[in-house]
Amino acid sequence: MIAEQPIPIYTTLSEVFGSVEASLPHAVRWNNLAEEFERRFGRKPQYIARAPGRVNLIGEHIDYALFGVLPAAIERDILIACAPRLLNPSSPTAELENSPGSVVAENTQSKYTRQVFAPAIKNPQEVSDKAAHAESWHLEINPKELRWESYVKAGYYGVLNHHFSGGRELPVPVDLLVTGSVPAGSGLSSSAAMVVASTLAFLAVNGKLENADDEEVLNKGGLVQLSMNNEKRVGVNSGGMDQAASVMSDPSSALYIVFYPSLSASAVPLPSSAVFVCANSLVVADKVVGAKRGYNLRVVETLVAARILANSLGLEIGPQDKITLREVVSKYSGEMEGEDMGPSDLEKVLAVLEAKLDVLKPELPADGQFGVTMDEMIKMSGLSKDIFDEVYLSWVDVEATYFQLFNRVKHVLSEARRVLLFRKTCLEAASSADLNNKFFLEDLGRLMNDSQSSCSQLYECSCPELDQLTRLAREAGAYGSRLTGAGWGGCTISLVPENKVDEFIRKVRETYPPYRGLEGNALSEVIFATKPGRGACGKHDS
Ligand code: NG1
Ligand code: MG
Repeated sequence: MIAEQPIPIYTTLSEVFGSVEASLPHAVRWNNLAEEFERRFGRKPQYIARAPGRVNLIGEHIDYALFGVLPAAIERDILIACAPRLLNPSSPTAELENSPGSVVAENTQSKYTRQVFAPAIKNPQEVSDKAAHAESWHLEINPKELRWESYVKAGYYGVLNHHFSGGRELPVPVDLLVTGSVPAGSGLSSSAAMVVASTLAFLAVNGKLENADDEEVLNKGGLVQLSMNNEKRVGVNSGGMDQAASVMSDPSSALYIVFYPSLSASAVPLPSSAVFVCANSLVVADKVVGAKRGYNLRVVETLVAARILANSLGLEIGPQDKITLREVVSKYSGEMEGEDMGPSDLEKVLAVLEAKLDVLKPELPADGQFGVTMDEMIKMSGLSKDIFDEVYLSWVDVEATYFQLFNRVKHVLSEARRVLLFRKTCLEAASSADLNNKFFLEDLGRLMNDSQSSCSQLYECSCPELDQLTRLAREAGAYGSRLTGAGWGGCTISLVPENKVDEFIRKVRETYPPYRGLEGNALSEVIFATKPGRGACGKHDS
C-alpha cells in the first residue's frame, strides 16, 4: 500500500533520483541552493525538502466530490533548504527571531521578499476543550491576499498543531530558503508542492520524520492528509489530488487516487509510444479573486446538488450532513446491490445516475439554461434558510445569480466515469501483447477530448485560450488534449505520438499566438513533454 510507506529521507542525490545519471541534471540546482543557503545564513542547510508539481491526466474537479482521479507527478518541483537557527542578538529583528518556532523565510526569486514570522501559542484557557486543544498554535494567514509565504505558513500550521499540540515541547527556530521550478498559477500545482515541501521541511528540521519508534512519525498517507488540511488554510476548499500526487507518485506510472471510503493510490501503467505534453496557455488563473465565482462556487454547487439528488433518491441524510456526490452514489448503490463497489460496478452506477439528474433543473428554465436562483436552490434542498446558510455558505464566500446544479453534476458524474474508462484502457493496453496499439491511444485521446468539452461547456472552468490551445493541439497531431488542474487559465495536457513530439511542438508554436517568436528556453518553459516523476522526499545535507 503506497499510503503506508514511509516518507523517504535520502543522503545522496543519486538516491533521490534513482541513479547517478538521473541525478546529474538536478545536481547544479540542488548544490546552488545549498550554497546560497550557506551564503545567506552562514552555515550549511541541515535538510532539503523536495515536493514535485503534478499534471492531472484526467478527472478534473471531482476530487472534492470524492471521486478518483488520475494524475502523475512532474519533474518540476519546489525545494526548501532549512536548518535550525543560530540565534543572532544583533539582528534588527532579534526579538521576533528568538521566539519559539520563529521562521526566517527567504526565496531565491527576488520578487518574493524575506519574511520573518513566529507562531503564537494560545493560552491554556483558550485551548481547554478538546477541539481547541488540537489547535494550540496560531499563525496569521490572510486568505484574501496571495502571498508566497502563506504556503510556507500553511505547511507549518499543521506541523505545529499536530506535533507540538499543548505546547509541552517547543518547535525550533528555523531558517529556510525556497526555490522552485513549477510555474505558479498554471494548474501544475505549485501551491500543493509548496505546502507539501513546507510541511516536510518543518517535520524534518524538528526531528519528526526519522524516529521509527515514535508513533507520531508520519507515513505517506499521513503526510497527504496533513498537507491537504494545511492547504485549506490558504483559502481554497480543494480536494486532495495535488497533495496525494506530490507525495505518492512514482516514475514508472501514473496514479489512480481514490478518496472514498479512504485515501489510497495505485499505479496505472502508461503506454510508451505516446508522450504527455504540457502547454501553458499563459493565462494566469486568479485563484483568490476567481474563487468566489470559480473554484469555491463549484464546491458549493456540487455539495448542494448532492443533497438535492439524495433527497430525490429517497436517501436519508441529516440536516447538517454535507454529503458528497461520491457518498450519494455509495448510499444509492448500497441500497441497490448491498455490496461494495469495484471500478466497473461504480462505472455502471454512474451511468444509471446520470439519467436521473432532472431534479436539478429549475421548474422553468430561464433563457434556455438550467441555472437556479439562490431562493430556488434553498427550496430544493428542503432545508430552512438558516440551516442552509450554516451548512453550505458560512465557511465560504461565493457569488452567483444562477447556480448551475444540473450541468455541474452532469460533468462530475461523466468525468468520474471517464477516469475509470481511462484507467481500464491503460490496464488493458498494458496486459495486451499489443501494448502500443494505436486504438488504445485513440481511446485515451477521445476521453481527454470529452473531458475538455465537459469542463468547457458543463463545468465552465475553461477559457477561450484553453479552448483554442486544446483545439490547436489536436490539429497539430495530438490524440487528445484538455486543460489540467483547476482551469480558467494555466496549462493543457496533450497525448502525442512519441515520434511526433518535436513536430507537434513546432506546429503549436506556429499557431498559438502567444507562442510566436518564442525559442530555446523561453519555448521549453511554456511547452514541454513530461513523464511521471517521483514523489516528495527529504535529503540530509551534510
Ligand atoms: P490546481 O489549481 O491545479 O492546483 C485544483 C485543486 C485540486 C483539484 C483541481 C481540479 C487546489 C490546491 N487544488 O488544482 O484539488 O480540485 O483544481 O481538478 O486548489
Ligand atoms: Mg494549486
